Amino acid sequence: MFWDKEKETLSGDSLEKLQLKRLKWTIKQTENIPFYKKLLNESKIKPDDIRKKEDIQKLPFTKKSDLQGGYPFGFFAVPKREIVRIHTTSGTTGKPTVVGYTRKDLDNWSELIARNMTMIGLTADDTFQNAVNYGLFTGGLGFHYGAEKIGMTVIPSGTGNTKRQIEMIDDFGVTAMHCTPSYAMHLSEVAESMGTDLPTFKTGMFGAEPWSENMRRTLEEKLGVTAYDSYGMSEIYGPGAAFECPERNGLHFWHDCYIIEIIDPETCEVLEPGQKGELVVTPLVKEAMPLLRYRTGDITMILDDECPCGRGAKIARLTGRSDDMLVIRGINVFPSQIEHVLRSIPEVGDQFMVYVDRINHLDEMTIDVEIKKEFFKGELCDLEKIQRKIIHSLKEILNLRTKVSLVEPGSLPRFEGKAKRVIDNRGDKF
Ligand code: DLL
Repeated sequence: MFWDKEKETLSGDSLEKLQLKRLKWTIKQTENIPFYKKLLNESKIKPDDIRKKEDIQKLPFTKKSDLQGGYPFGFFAVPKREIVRIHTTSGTTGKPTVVGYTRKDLDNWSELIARNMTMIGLTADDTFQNAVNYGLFTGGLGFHYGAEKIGMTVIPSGTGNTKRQIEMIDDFGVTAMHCTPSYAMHLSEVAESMGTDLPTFKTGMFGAEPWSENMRRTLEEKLGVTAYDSYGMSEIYGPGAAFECPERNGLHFWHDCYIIEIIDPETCEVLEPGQKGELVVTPLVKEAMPLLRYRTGDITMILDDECPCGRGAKIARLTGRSDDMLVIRGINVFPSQIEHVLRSIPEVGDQFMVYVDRINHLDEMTIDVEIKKEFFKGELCDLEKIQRKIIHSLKEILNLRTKVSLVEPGSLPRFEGKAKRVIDNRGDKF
């Protein structure tokens, strides 16, 4: 049963009781990890000191650099022979983080993915194309086993071979697809270049990178789908942590399996619902690699409105990571804000790239923007006017003057996995 109504709609004392029981178990489990054993000894905290939910604040935070320091297996809480799977983060900055899973962890994880998909109405009657990387990235195998658990017909297409992927949608009668929003955009473009309409399927599940509401609208229009946001990270299983319900007004964090907090990233003060800050997650059912108060670096807030679907613990869609934030001449800019502005301008095409340089000690941001074919050449083409419009719209939202160059459709890089749209050429970034 993947609509676990009792657990998913738990609230008040019953929820707190379950969370506390699982938190105590998790603390006990972390005592098998030398890093935590030392920390807990030093701070003299025992599982029994946790009596109410706020007591979680007595526990230390865990940072990404702590996990990197334990490379490769220093954060495993079970003997190696009980580890049945390993995933790692991509490790673009420093050593990758290695995440181990026991058999039970994999079962729990599949159950959470199955819940995600059940929540939006998918069943064994659906045919599911999983167009993400099937390697160390958790999106591939994670979604795969969750979908199989429901009994969906799973097509493990992975990424690449895009024309074939498009044919498969039609030939195999695909009804639901999972990929990054960037790849979804690419799929629709390739279909256009093949001179076909992209075959329609009803459900798109997109995640693993920030994407704006405007991008959601574009994707829904181009693909003819209802698009749902999916959030997770390798350290906390992967996808399966938080997902949108049919209301699509925030993502439900599976509150029986995670305790979430929002903190001020500078002072570490715990913030109230409705206040934006860094998401801190304590998974409650991880055997192989339990974590205490993991600082995700992701920026969001807890929404405490009651959701008509009856589930609790909702977070707002993520605007980006604290370390994605660009500081340009003292002004904070998130790439997702740029995307949001660009996608609201009808002449703008599908892709853009942001370059940041330091010229004569001053930060310069240049944005290459693809323009739609019909506006790039021919009767409707007035590139100067379009350029002025983009610069003006960006200035209004970012409060920053940017250089914009308009480029031909199809000339910027496309991404099969997570997009990398920012190239920062400054040495020190400040
Ligand atoms: O991206 C897990 C995942 C796979 C999530 C498939 C959803 C779908 P990592 O590669 O470890 O794990 O990257 C985690 O990606 O800390 C966020 O910064 C970002 N991220 C993930 N989902 C979203 C989202 C997977 N829906 C990092 N919106 C996280 C914005 C996201 N950012």
